Amino acid sequence: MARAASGGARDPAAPAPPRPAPPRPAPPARLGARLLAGLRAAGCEPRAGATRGRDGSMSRGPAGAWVALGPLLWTCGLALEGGMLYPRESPSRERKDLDGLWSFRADFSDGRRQGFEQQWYRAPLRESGPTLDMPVPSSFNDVGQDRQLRSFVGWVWYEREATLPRRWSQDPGTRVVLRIGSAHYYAIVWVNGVHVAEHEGGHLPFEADISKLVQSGPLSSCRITLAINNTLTPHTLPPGTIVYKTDASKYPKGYFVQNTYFDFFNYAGLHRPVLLYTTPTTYIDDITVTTGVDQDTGLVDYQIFVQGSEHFQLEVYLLDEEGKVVAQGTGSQGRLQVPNVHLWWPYLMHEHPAYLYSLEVRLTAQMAAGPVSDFYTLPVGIRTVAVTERQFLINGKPFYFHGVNKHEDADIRGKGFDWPLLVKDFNLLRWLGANAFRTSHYPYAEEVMQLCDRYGIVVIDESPGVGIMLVQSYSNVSLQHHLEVMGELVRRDKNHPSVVMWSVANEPTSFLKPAAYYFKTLIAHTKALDPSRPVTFVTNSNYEADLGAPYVDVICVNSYYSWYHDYGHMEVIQLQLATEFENWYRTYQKPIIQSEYGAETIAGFHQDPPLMFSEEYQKGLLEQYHLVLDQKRKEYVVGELIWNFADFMTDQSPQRAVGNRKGIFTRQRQPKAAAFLLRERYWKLANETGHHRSAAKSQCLENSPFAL
Ligand code: GCB
Repeated sequence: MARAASGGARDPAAPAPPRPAPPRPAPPARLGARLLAGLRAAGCEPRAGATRGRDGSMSRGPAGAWVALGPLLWTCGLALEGGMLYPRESPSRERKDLDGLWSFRADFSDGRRQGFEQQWYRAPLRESGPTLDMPVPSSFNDVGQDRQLRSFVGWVWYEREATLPRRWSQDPGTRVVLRIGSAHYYAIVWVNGVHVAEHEGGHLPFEADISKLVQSGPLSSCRITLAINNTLTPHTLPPGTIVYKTDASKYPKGYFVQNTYFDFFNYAGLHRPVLLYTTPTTYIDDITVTTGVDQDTGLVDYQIFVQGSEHFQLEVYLLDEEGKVVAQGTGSQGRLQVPNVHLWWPYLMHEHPAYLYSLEVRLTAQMAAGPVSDFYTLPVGIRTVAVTERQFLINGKPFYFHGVNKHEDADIRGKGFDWPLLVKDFNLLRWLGANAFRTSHYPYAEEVMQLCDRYGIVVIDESPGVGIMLVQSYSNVSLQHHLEVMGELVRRDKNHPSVVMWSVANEPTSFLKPAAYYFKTLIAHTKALDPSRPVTFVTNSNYEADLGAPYVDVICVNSYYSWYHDYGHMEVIQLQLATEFENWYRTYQKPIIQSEYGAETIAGFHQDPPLMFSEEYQKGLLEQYHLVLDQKRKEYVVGELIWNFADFMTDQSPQRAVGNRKGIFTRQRQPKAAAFLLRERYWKLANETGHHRSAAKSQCLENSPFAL
């Protein structure tokens, strides 16, 4: 949720947190009420199984209602202002990355308010006290040696000076934008001491147009200050609670802890790139592309939003991978037809997967000062997605998800974006023969999504709706925020061909009464935002009790047989898993994905016969799951995603030995025995389920024994 800046100095009282919760600007309650009333009035009451026609098409029956709901949500004010195109350089756009060392200070004062009381944003941070060097992007928690900073809850302050090219600060025809890839969790931004933006939510980008500020004086540099608060409340996503411990015999005065209801460490800070970029003052603000196929012809429907002028011309060109123009059009919206189309196929499903065209958009406008041009190039993959009663179809062919769940997590940098780590992870995915992952349990960096497009790794794109457990987290305030987060997520990721399904949440208490309305509304909203993709949430509730399942397109179930239940008893897995699948399928007749399963394993622990935590136990457990998956994938199971790709950090607890160890790779990305087992399985699955028999073979690593 981004709030536009007023441009003037900010009321210093406003952001001060109740100790130590983040500032919660008064929730726009009327807006929420209007939205919810509007949804009710729309009578958009999806029924069980009704989102899919018998013929498998996604757009029948109530789906029409989802589309009709779009304008309703728009008029309710829930649609987001402006686009969030990834900043790319072009003949009309420049970019300046601000990664590197920033000045940093955590506000350890009792109420965490000192920074606001003393207005640390007014002058360079070093003038108000000592600062630390802090790398960006990175979580701040693990880079130092300070135990208190590692577990700090409250406001931290980041600052850095940026020197601007002269033209940026002197040319009134240039628009200068500050973009923050992700600041976890609540962020307030000042430039040269002037408040320019606020944003709630730690996993999605936000921006501020700072042209006026940088062009208003003789300065060729600007000072960027951020205050970031990692406090989670029942209404944040993910939710959490602050609990004050008041027993004076046990705790010092003012003692509190942050409780969370999810299983990963609440890393915080500037997790993704921060940058400045320019556009002309009349500019391409957003592009939406949806694709289809008619026999050999690819269809690309585009819609372009322009800001800054109402008088402009738009030309669009679609270029193939050789740079040849294969279709062109004019105007803000239209359809391009691509004869002999190269479809975007997932990795291992085709001999030439992940084919990307380039959509070049050229804007020209006649302004008082003369003609203005803006250029933006968007990668476009042409593919279709559909769901039937038993299948998940990509380009009309059954697709079987064989992949992983991930986390953004690594030593030292925590959740900080890191290119070497990212490339290593993609190399491991390809080594493994994985064709998919879920962004458990929050949106990942945009650069991750771009690599998925390029490598053909299919994505279930998940919101930060993890740990929705408490009844308060189903309130209208929470729902309203969740709707806005889905808006931000769809706005950011809608054009990625790799994204084939939205997941609005992970393992909520979907058996609680308010969950029915909550998920009905949330899924309706997501479908209204994007009618082209199926929507799900991931459940671990009982099939009879789950009140959200009627509204999803695909049932995604997590289970931990012989780990959290009947632990040590692998012999019960087959019976329990098969029964669970049958129950879900009988109830909903929707395809099922085994969205999590796994076992905690300390690399290097060996026990035969297998005991829990040993590498042998992890392998044995997976093998039992695979026996059932192999039966049911012939019927209605359309995927399996292991929990987890790699070990990752969690809160400290007696159940976690320095983090969650269910990775098939260690946190340092070294394989456990299960990685080799899965590799064998995934390549075999690729050979069986890829639709071009040469696909897996040609993609296979030279010495792999699994090629045909
Ligand atoms: C789950 C959660 C995941 C946990 C995992 C576990 O069901 O979705 O976030 O990390 O179980 O290992 O307990």
